[in-house]
Amino acid sequence: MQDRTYTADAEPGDDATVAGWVHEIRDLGGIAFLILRDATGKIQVKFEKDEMDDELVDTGLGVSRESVVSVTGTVEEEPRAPTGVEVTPESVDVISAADPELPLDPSGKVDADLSTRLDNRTLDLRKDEVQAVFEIRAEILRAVREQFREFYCTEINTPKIVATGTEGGTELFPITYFGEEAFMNQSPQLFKQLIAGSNVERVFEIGPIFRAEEHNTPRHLNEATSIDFEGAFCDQNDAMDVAEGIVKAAYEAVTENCSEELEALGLEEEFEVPEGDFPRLSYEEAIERINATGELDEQLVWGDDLPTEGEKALGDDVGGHYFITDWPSEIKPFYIKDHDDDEQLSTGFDLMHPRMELVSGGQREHRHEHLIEGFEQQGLDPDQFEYYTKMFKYGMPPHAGFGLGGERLIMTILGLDNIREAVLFPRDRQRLSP
Ligand code: ATP
Ligand code: AMO
Repeated sequence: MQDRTYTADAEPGDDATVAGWVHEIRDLGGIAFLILRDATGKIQVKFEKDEMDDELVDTGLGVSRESVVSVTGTVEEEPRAPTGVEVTPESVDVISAADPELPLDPSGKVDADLSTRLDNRTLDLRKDEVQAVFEIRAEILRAVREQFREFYCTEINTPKIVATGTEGGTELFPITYFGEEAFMNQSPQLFKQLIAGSNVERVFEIGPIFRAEEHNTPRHLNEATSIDFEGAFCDQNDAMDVAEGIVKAAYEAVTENCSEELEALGLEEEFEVPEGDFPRLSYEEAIERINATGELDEQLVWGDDLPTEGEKALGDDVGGHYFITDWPSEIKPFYIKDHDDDEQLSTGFDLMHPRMELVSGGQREHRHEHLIEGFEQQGLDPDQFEYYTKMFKYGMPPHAGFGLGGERLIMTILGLDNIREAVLFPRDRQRLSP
């Protein structure tokens, strides 16, 4: 590419070539402006019709919006220009002309529905507020990685094509693997445990999970990003400390490093990092508090899973992030350990944002014979999981971990209405392309 100056770096006095998209053309009669946009911002290009070469004026002002152009000229100070500088062009090169019929308006003056936006993500991302979401997403993932490293964790990558499911059979996507039935992985659960059981001890993974979720909701995806942790010699309380640290690190990174993006989203005033320790409520206290709100038609009893309206009522009541601990064993998966003194009670926990569940985790069953019993109790065939269970015979320390939904984290941090806004190309029941 020829030497190119980012619009944000164009200084008065420079002879520069700026290149980007035609954001807008404003024709005021004798004078007209082309607003050129690139990754760093926008710059005004001035056309004085009577004083400039006709061909230059025709090219610069005849180009359709969203075309890609490069402009070479002199950068000058101009207090009336939106960024305080403008370019007086010597040449304008139309690199890629855009069809004047755009499927959506990147200037945002005309609203587009989410489906049109997702069908035309390239155009959608040209909007400052949409780009801001993905800049913040990148910053959150960076901060999460850094925080895990500070917690002495090693980043791992585990297979996404697997032989068995772990999080409930109905949500599996089956595929054919050289003539054999296989599945897209629902969670790195078993693999992260196998690695925590080596002397790597503490691991994390940020990767895709695949779930054939039945429902089409604003908080479920069929392909999501899971932020997983697993640590040897950890119990559920240690895992909760790590989960809390990771969530807070994400908020802190956004406040510290994303002020422009927060402004683009109109959040600069209201954005807050959660303060203080996240309260830890037992499942029993949680159902009592939900029942006391009177929001549910039927009172919850011990053993019930929490319905969405119940989670919302409790979220309003608590008013911030909180953990629910000590769930009934029967509604937690086989790999979650029970309390030693009460086998009806599990070490499983969830971390809740007032709007929804963010995290599930717990201490794991590390005793081989108890693990095999757990499979049988949940109607699973332990033989199918032999690749996993056999490692519990060769020295498996107590360990604990969690899975945090990456898009749910981004969605709750930014107050997005729909989880699809936190993914570039979401997969849902209706959407397999782009
Ligand atoms: P000229 O500025 O060459 O005399 P003109 O008579 O067509 O051309 P003006 O009357 O000066 O234009 O300005 C028209 C509008 O454009 C005014 O509102 C003015 O504030 C604005 N304007 C003029 N020059 C600039 C500039 N360089 N950047 C931003 N706004 C400008
Ligand atoms: P769980 O199934 O609760 O636990 O998933 C962990 C977290 O992942 C997110 N999540 C989703 N986000 C968007 N769309 C989905 N379809 C979706 N499914 C899950 C949620 C959820 O809290 N193996 C355990 C974790 C562990 O114990 O380590 C597991 O997968 O934010």
